[in-house]
Amino acid sequence: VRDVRSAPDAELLRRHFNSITAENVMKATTIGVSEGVYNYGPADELVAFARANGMQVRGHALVWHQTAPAWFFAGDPAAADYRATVQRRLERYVTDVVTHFRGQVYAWDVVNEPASDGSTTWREDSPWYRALGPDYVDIAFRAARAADPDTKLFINDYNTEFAGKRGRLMSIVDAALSRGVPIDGVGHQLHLQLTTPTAAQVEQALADTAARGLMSHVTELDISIYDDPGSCSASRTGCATGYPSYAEIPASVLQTQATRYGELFRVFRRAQNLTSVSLWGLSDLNSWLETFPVRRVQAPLLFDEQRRPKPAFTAVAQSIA
Ligand code: 9MR
Repeated sequence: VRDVRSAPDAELLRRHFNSITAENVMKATTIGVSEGVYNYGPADELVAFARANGMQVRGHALVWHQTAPAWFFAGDPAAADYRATVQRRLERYVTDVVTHFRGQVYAWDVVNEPASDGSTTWREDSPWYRALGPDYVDIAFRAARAADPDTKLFINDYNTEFAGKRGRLMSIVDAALSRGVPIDGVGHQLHLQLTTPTAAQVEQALADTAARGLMSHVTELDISIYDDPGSCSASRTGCATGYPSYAEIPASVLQTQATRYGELFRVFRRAQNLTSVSLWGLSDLNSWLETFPVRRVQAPLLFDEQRRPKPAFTAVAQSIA
């Protein structure tokens, strides 16, 4: 969620959800002001809301290339102690943040999006990878485990439902596990398009995770009302044309979306080791997809722009009844 201070959003949360995730305020761009200086205010507010309403909190995300403040990497990369300095800052950050929320966060996305979309295994343009190489994952997970032995530690990525991306992520996971790195589970973001990928592909991703003895969490589920070619997210070209207004989204599109939500939740119900499902947003009033990859009308969630249940909500409710 973006903001628990909105009364109608709070009402919707209380009524339908038992776990909440901060869309942004637990990221290092909010919390990590500078070395040893933290802004916990907004996250503490969210945790207090959850506690007051008997809900649990899922932590997102300690280490992510898109939310990595420059102070972590300050200094001369050629200096003899540069690597040790960045490692120390990372360890301190993870230790302090996980300690702050100890006992209040049941799972953390410790590392977000480490795998490449291309031919390499790792996302090599991440500042974390550039400074520390693959070791950054080990360092972050070990620090998190030491700070809170009870919270579950996740590696989270998108497109895990596609065999190629999943293969790259799992090779990172398998290698880390063989070194004894304390990874408890894989987070599957599941930002889906209107008709792809299929529920069967999602089921395979969950099965591959369970086969490793790992837990799965669905961490950021939403279903776009468009089908775009790969060029749309890669270079903002070829994106489907947006509908002129929310009211003009065809009913058939919302029905297709509903059917897919229903199929997915049936998969979730029967999956092994899947213990948490989060949607990436609350209602169609606020979604990151309104501006990504391009600005256009979107309706990716279970509640509409007036927070009323959509056909997708009914489909989910029926499939988990
Ligand atoms: O939805 C989030 C958006 O409001 C933020 O501006 C953005 C950058 O922090 O992150 C978005 O959430 C991302 C999530 O943290 C990780 N997976 C992809 C999500 C969509 O970009």
